[in-house]
Amino acid sequence: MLPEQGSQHARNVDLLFMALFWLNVFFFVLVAGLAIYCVYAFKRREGVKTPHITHNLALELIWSVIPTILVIGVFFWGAAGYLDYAVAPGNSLEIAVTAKKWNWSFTMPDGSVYGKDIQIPVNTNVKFVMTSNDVLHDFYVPAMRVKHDVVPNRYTEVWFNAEKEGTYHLACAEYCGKSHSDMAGSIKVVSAAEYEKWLVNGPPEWETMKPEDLGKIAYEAYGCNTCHSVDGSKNTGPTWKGLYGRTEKLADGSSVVADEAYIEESINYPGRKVVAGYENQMPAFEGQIKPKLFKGLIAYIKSLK
Ligand code: HEC
Ligand SMILES: [Cu+2]
Repeated sequence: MLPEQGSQHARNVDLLFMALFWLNVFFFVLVAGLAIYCVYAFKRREGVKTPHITHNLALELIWSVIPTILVIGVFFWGAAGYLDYAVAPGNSLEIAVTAKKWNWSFTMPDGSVYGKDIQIPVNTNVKFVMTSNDVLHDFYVPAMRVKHDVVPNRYTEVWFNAEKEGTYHLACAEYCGKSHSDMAGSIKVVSAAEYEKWLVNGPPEWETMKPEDLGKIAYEAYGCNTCHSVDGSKNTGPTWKGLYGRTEKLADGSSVVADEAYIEESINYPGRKVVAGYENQMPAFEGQIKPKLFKGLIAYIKSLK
C-alpha cells in the first residue's frame, strides 16, 4: 500500500504509521463492537426494568490509563523519529538546493551545479540545504519519506540515507503556480565509485561548453574570485588580466614566464613560487579541482588579455 522504501526514514516512518494504523483498527473494532453489543444486550424489553448504573471505577480506570500509556508511548516514538529526521548527522554530504518557478537547481559539494536530475552515493548521509528564489516550494521524495518546505529568504534542511540503488522521483509538493507539475526531477542513487565518476564528468551541458566558460564557472565555484580580479585591479592575489605570458617577478628575486606549466603549478602548489609583493596566502588546490574545470581555468586565464 505504501511507496517503495528507499531510506532509513522510510523504514521508521512506515513502522510507526503501520503501528498507528493497526492500533486504530484494534480500537475501532473494540469500541464499535462493544457499542453494537450493548445496543442489543441492553435494549428495552417487555417487563424488564433497566438497572440504573452511575459508574464503574475499575472500568473507568482501565479505559483512561491504558490509552494514556499508549498515547505517551506513541508520542516518544514519534518524537524520536522526528529528531532523527530533523537533525542531519555531522558527517553528511551537503548539497545546496535552490527552488524557483519551476525548476530545481542543485549545487554539489565541489561547486558544480546541476538541474533537476542528480546522483547521490548509496549508504551515505546526504543533507539538502534548501532555499527558494521566489515562492514557497516543497522538496518531496516519496521513496525516502522526506517532504520539507523550501522557503524564500530562509534555509531549511532535510537529510536521508539512501539504502538501495535506483532512481527515485522528486516532486514539488507545494502548489507554486502555473507549471507546478513541471517541478519533477529524479534522484539517482548509485555506488560511491559511480558517483565520483559522475561528478568528474560534470553536468551534461558541460559537454558542449567552451573551456573558458567552464573556467569562469570554476573561478566562482572554487572561490578564486575572492582573491583574484579579472579586470586588472589588485586584490589579495594578483589579477588574472594579462597574466598569461607575462614575466612574473618572484619573492625570491628570480623571475618566471607565466606559461601553462607555471599557472598549473601556482594552482596546485601556490607556495612554491610566490609572486613578489604578495604573501603566500593562497590555499593549495592540488587534487581538488575537476580535470575539466582545471583545463577550463587555464583557458579562462589565457583568454583574459
Ligand atoms: C585566499 C586568497 C586566494 C584564493 C582563494 C586563490 N588565490 Fe591564487 N593567489 C593568491 C595569492 C596571494 C597569490 C600570490 C602569491 C603566490 O604566488 O602564491 C596567488 C597566486 C596565484 C597565481 C599566480 C599568479 C601570478 O600572477 O603569477 C595563480 C595562477 C592563481 N593564484 C590561481 C588561483 C586559482 C585558479 C584559484 C581558485 C581555484 C585561486 N588562485 C584562489 C591568493 C588566492
Ligand atoms: Cu514548486
